[in-house]
Amino acid sequence: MKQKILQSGPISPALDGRLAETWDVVRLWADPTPAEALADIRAVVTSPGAGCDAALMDRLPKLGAIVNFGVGYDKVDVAAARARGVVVSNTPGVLDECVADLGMALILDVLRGTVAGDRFVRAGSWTSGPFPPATRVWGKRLGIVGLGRIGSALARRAEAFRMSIAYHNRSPVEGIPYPRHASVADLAAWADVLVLTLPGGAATRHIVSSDELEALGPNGFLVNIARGSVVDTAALIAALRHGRIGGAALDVFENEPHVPDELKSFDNVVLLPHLGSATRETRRAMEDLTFDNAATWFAEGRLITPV
Ligand code: 8YV
Repeated sequence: MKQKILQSGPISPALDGRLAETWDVVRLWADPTPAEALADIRAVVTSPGAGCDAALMDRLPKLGAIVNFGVGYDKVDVAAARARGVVVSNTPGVLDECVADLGMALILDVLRGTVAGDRFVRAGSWTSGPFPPATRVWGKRLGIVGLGRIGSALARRAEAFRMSIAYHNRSPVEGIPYPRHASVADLAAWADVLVLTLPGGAATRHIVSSDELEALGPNGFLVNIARGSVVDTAALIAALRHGRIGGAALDVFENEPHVPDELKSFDNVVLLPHLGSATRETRRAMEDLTFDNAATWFAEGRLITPV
């Protein structure tokens, strides 16, 4: 008899299909889930959009593992899982380079105005006069909040663009050439571009708010490829409205996929629908690692990439 798993949200047709071929899958968003349907569930497969909280764990008496499709697991209550002896995995390593590519694309775009320039051409405005000069990328100061795997991959790219680099992490990172600033506000005051590559969750909620945006200043740019929760959206909108920062490029949002209308009204803001890891190659690697974590847990009682 097939083992039973719970999927807390759809992931991709390919992975959803593989899961359904291999295990008896209960789909939280589509199937009836009375207590009997959940009684034998041994693993949850989830994603950053869906998550797994303590209330869901309470409904799963036989739960042993939570397998997350994504490196960020802020929607999984890891403390509640630990307290129940439930292990958790994520997908580290396989998406760093693609997320860093997207971060660099956003830096280039928000400083040079490529998407705004495209809008300008499509609107037919070019025939009435030139697009105004933007600001250069090379030589600018890049402040990285969260110098982990993704932040480091971004730093390597930014070096090639001849940017100077500094970072903020709670503790110093050993063996790297970049200076550390003691707080996000200190780093923002130094930086021309502040890029966020830190984990989401309660500990980092609104780590960028009015003070940090004020420190970044009217010629500074904010780039968020981390989680929407790390930026105080109301403070960001106020800073943009009053020209207290130069612009922003956002791949993630506090209440995604819902994006506040006022953000859409600024021409110096670039908005993307959470594309960081969204290449076919990387998504395939994430699907494989997610599947392999679940399979290894059922076969050997361990995860390949536990958090
Ligand atoms: C998502 C992400 O997994 O890895 C993460 O933490 O946020 C993304 O790669 C992806 O958007 C699918 O939910």
